[in-house]
Amino acid sequence: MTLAGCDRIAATTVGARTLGAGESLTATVHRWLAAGTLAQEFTEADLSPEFRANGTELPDDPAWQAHARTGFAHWSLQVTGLVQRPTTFTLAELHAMPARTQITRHDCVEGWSAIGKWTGVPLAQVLARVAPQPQARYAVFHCADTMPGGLTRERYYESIGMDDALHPQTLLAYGLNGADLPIKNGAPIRLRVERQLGYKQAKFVQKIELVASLSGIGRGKGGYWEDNDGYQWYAGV
Ligand SMILES: Nc1nc2c(c(=O)[nH]1)N[C@H]1C(S)=C(S)[C@@H](COP(=O)(O)O)O[C@H]1N2
Ligand SMILES: [Mo]
Repeated sequence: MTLAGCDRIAATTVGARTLGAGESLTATVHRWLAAGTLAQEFTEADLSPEFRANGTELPDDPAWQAHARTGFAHWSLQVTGLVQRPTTFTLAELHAMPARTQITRHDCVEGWSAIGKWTGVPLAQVLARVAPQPQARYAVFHCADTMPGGLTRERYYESIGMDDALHPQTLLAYGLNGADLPIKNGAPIRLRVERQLGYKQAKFVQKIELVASLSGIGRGKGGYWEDNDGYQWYAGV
């Protein structure tokens, strides 16, 4: 798929729901809160006994490992790109923001599913703090882990459209099943974007970048697996 193809998918999938020129972020948020469909939520009785891990379980990055040894006390998340106020958030600052907890099902393309209880800050809250510029169309998640099998040694990355970025169930999750997010599941924060498949759920997120186009990210298809293995960018469940 070419980059044009990728943009075409974004346009057909989200259509008129993308952030239009001159439309305020607040209006878009309200429209989505009203009109966006929610992923199914489950009850405590439905929880999987264990939420297994897949892909990287321990990033090889020495800086990330140093943060892990100190309980991520000095770690921070950078939010940058097409925003009016580029900001870094410590884990404590993310914990202090309004939180959401949701029990959802994770579906991996490799053929397994698990139901987990996620707690985190809605990405929309974080974006409201940095004030996206009107040209921003995608949120890109840059992760700490280097992938072994890629064409080049590169870190995991993923991206979603602004519709999913502002969706009320889209979280920067720091908790799983009532405890701190385990390292194998993406500590200290991982994305939950509940209407899409497992590979979109970026773990070990250390930077979020808002962009107008995916052409400058990796090889232009919006994610590590999209660029390396032809996975679809919009991975609706
Ligand atoms: N940074 C990073 N994020 C990642 C991956 C990875 O290898 N590295 N694997 C993806 C895949 S394919 C799946 S199914 C889920 C697995 O999440 P889990 O380890 O919490 O089960 O994370 C996704 N996010
Ligand atoms: Mo997956």
